Amino acid sequence: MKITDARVIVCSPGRNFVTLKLVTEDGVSGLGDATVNGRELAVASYLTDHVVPLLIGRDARRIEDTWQYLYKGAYWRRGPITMAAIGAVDTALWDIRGKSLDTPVYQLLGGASRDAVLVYGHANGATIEETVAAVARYVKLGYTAVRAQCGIPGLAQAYGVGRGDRYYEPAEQGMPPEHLWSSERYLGFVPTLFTRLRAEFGDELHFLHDVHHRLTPIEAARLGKALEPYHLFWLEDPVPAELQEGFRLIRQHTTTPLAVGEVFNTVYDCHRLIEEQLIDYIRATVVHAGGISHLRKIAALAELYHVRTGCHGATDLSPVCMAAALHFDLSVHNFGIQEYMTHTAETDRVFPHSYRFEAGVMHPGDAPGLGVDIDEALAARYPYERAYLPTTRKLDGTVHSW
Ligand code: CS2
Ligand code: MG
Repeated sequence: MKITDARVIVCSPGRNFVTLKLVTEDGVSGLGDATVNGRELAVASYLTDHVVPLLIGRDARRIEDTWQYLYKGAYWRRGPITMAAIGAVDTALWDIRGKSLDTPVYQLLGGASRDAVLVYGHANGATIEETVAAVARYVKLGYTAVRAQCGIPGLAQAYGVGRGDRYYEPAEQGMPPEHLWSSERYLGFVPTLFTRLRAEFGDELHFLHDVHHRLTPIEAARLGKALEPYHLFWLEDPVPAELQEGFRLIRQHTTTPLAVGEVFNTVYDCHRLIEEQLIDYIRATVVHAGGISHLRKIAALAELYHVRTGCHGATDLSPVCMAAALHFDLSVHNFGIQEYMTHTAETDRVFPHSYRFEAGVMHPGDAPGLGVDIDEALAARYPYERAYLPTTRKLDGTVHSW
């Protein structure tokens, strides 16, 4: 089953996506998401200029061998661009394999370990009361897990809060906007948000919160401790995750569950966090962590140490990634939860898919392969437009993690 064609499709139906399409001599095609938000063309070039020539003529059934060939054969290993490119190839090959065997990918991963996949949605508001109203909307939609983000009094912007009626979307066209940040104001405010949310919604609803890499370990320990009365499902990205041992300090002070990993791209970024049980959920996902094949290896290590999966699922991960993640989620034993930010209507039109949401859970569907496609003609009507993630500075002007 030789690969005879490989195309990199860059489009922007509401936001930029990079999609790899592989086609075999039998006419079977497969898709992989290769989107790295704010650096999309770097991955498109890595694929087009360096990887695609290596794929033509390869046997599409040799998924593991192709992964190792692209990883070890590049000499320069790891990193978000390389691993998103390898991830896209890997995902497309699983898609092809499923289609060629007329079976959904989750059946190739060991079958379903659960009936459906628990997901969480993103509620946010400029004020506590707006956030309460947003959470109520998600509860009405049937969500049993909701991430809550809120504006911080005295700060013009806060992570995860949309502007006006605009759905929260991380990338912006033009030059990177600069947001001001104050950890002190944030730390003093967030516990009041969850006091109000628990008072409004009681104890059963799962609440999640994303710190988005902005605290020091001792600040994160303080926040985790302050949030213990509200028993969050998880506190995400409490600190920049390059310093894995930094989590030891947080762990010493709080029982609030910790989640990290959406920026990780191989098991090497997180094996210490997992082996020392410094986290409770690993957020790595298909598009950024080397595809389904490598994500399974990360999950297998995590299973040994009581760490569960919590795949990233923001709008800058395309429906191709969401479909692949749901096949992985349905099958993996130590599943925790799946993030689900709904895409724009135009994105869903460009990427028709079989996955469905209902009553707080999702299922990838039983279409052969991943159950997602790309309408290339429609995609061409949404040309790429450079966009950047915001940057952040402290009140004194010092650059900070966004
Ligand atoms: C966020 C992401 O969904 C999340 O947990 O951390 O929205 C993140 O900001 C974007 O994926 C960055 O591109
Ligand atoms: Mg996050």
